[in-house]
Amino acid sequence: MKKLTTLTTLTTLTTLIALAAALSAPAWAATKTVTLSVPGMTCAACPITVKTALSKVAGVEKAEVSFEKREAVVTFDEAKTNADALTKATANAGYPSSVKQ
Ligand SMILES: [Cu+2]
Repeated sequence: MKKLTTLTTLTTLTTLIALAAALSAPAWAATKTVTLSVPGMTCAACPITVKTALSKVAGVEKAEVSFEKREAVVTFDEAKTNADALTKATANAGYPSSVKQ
């Protein structure tokens, strides 16, 4: 029974550490997620171009582009970039976009 208790304690501890890490994350990295409407995508290859353009913007952590929805969901560091820079980046790549409200 002692072994089981130790295991449970360890699991609880791991959960607590993970929780603490998750809670403290926004303090040093103010990440924001925006959805961009990219109506100019006409084929399945377009999202690759858009994703590449967005990923090149300094501060962008994640860019998921959906051809079906004609939109891009971008997660970025607010201290390094902003939504305006993102729409400019897609426009420069040939795909004007706008922030979805
Ligand atoms: Cu295309």
